[in-house]
Amino acid sequence: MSLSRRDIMLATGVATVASVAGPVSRAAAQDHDMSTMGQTAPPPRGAPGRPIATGPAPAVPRDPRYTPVRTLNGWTLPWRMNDGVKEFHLVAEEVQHEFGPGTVATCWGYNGSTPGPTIEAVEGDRVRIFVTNRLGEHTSVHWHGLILPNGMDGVGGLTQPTIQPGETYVYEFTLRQHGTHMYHPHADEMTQMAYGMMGLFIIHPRQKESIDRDFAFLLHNWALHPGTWRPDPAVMVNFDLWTFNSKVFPAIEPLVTRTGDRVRIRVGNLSMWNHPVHLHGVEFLVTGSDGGRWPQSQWRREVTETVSVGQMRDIEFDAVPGDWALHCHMAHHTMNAMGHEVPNPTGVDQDGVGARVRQMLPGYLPMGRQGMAEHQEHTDAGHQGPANTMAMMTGKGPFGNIEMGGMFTVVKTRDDVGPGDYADPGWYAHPPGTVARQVSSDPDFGSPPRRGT
Ligand SMILES: [Cu+2]
Repeated sequence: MSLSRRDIMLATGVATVASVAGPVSRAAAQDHDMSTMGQTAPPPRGAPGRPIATGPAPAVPRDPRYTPVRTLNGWTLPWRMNDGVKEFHLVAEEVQHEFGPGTVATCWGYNGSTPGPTIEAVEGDRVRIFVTNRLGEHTSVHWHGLILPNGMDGVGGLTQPTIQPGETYVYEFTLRQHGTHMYHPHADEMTQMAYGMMGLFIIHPRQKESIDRDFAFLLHNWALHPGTWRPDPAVMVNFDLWTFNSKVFPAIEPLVTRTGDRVRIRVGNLSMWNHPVHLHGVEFLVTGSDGGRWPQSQWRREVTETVSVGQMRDIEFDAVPGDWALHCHMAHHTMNAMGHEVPNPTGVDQDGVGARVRQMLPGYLPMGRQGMAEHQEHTDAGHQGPANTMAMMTGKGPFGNIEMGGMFTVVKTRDDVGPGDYADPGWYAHPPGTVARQVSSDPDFGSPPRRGT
């Protein structure tokens, strides 16, 4: 794939084009797609797959033995009891998915969403899980981390025949552990996971835990190239979107908590990178994983916990009031679509170049001389890159642009949140005198010690 330098600059926001020139840039983006990738047709009309889900998720029976998990931007799969067995039904299928405002792609998932719905049960439960394949190719489901009979492990070709298009298979086993687990295909795995097939499988311990709020999400990456509508499964390193539960900030919902709540956040990683997940405002305890809730002697006090590929980690803390950032600490993972081969514009006087380019491309604006923060201002001014492309940095706070995208959200803790209330309370009202403030606009202010002459 070869992108023109202008495509790269547009895609990355090193340059933007005023909206008046939008049709030009969009046509250019499509030209390059048609010649190189064949995935240009914008799918909104007649698109394949389940449409983007709207409205409330189906109701889930209440089980008094545990506090239900809150799957960020997701939902929990309802079940029915059949002669003492908890029955679930997953459907593997193509879905239309919105990563963030205006950026939609044809993905694969389960039951109309990526990630698929969370499966929740209790240690000792016997579960029966039907899997219907509505994809165009075969699949299987692997229950990642679960202790089960070998023939239920879901590895296509190794422990079972693959599930052909249109077929339904059934898996049945007794849950012999508790902890934070996942499910994903083990057939054409690279492609099916790159398209979004994954889900959480939470097993609660028999003894009820004193956890007030129990959040869960999966880390993932997507090669949704600028100007395209389907992730590219061939990419191994340079991804365009980094997500919590298939969403980018600011589309990731906040983790709403009440002051003093015991909060657990369960994080699983089905991406192609390890992610150091960092939470502001507290020293959290790392308390568990796929291996269940660890004995207290194994708990560790941290502010960043790396969740490696294929791992799960549970962290716990007592919530303190404020708006606290929760994000991956790999700086590129809190950005959206970027070109990775772009020349570094910092410190480069592009004024003369800009005037010349404008003769061919009205509205062209070079940027990045003083750093990349102006990218979000250009986006706000209506300048745009290729169609269906998340701006590199997005999200606004009460004090201005947050200049983040991707794997970033906010733990919002307030004194007056009701039990079970997850509604966004808005921005934190800081007590008077507790916000950093300006004291001078003179660069020569004060006499700070500095190195050098
Ligand atoms: Cu990361």
